[in-house]
Amino acid sequence: MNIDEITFYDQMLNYQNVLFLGHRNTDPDAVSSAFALAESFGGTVGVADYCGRVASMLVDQLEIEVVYAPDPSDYDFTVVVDTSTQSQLNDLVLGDYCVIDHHSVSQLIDDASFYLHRLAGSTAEIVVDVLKCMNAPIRERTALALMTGIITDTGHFKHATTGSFRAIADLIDLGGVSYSEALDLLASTPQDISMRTTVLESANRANILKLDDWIFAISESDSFGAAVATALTNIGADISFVGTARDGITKVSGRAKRDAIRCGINLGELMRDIGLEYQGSGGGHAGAAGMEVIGTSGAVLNRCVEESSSILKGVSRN
Ligand SMILES: [Mn+2]
Repeated sequence: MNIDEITFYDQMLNYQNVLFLGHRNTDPDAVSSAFALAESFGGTVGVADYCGRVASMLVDQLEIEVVYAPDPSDYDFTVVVDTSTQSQLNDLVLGDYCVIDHHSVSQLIDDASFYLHRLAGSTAEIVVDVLKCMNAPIRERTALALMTGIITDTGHFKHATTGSFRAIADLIDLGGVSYSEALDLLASTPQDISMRTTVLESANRANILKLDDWIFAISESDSFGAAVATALTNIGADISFVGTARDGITKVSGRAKRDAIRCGINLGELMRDIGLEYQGSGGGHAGAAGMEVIGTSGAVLNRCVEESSSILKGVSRN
């Protein structure tokens, strides 16, 4: 059952000892959403395994208490935030749970007791609406955390909607913080030299395919697949797919530019469908998505190219 913010608030009053859980390799959107909800409703912030680079910085700087790889059975109820597939939760077994998410394709909502799911630039924006409708006070560090979630998930407002800007304005008003404080917080993230090296090396060995006037870039990397895929579209590809294979499991990150999306590409749906074909799962947004499957990287990447080519073939971007 998809519910609205006020119904979510009502429902939450039925539960105590709640776990607010973000996806693996957690980002600022997930950890800040879990943190803000835990502050307002009372409960524990958990992440499926560990925090990513930017989220770690946030947790350190704002002194957010996090339980890593928690066991949901230790809690009466789990609120899964910013997460669309079970594979993003690794092997964690959910009991009674609900979902708050903004991804266009979400598989976890199928078995949820209830869910607050709508398209938005970030989960943090939906959380801001929840806090507003319950008239919860928004503390400075909560506001800062949510702002960094919105800034990073919208690619520094590149994919922002009016709702993203409205949520930032609300956080400035209600949280008593300035936008520059959030930017300062993000600027303190150290530049990871191994990530930059991996991105450059993977871009260097990328396979470039042209279909009519569409450019595909396909590559593999040992890590940082999402960063590599983003970099490939930033330097000119219309669509990028990057495979990371380890122990028989292949992860694929995909990115698509606006033109490709306008012409029918929806990577969230594509990753979901191909994920199922290869005994795994996938999902995400039209322009940014991922999957985790059984099989070799090459076969799965070929399948991604084949599927997106069949959509774009003969379609002019003009
Ligand atoms: Mn998000």
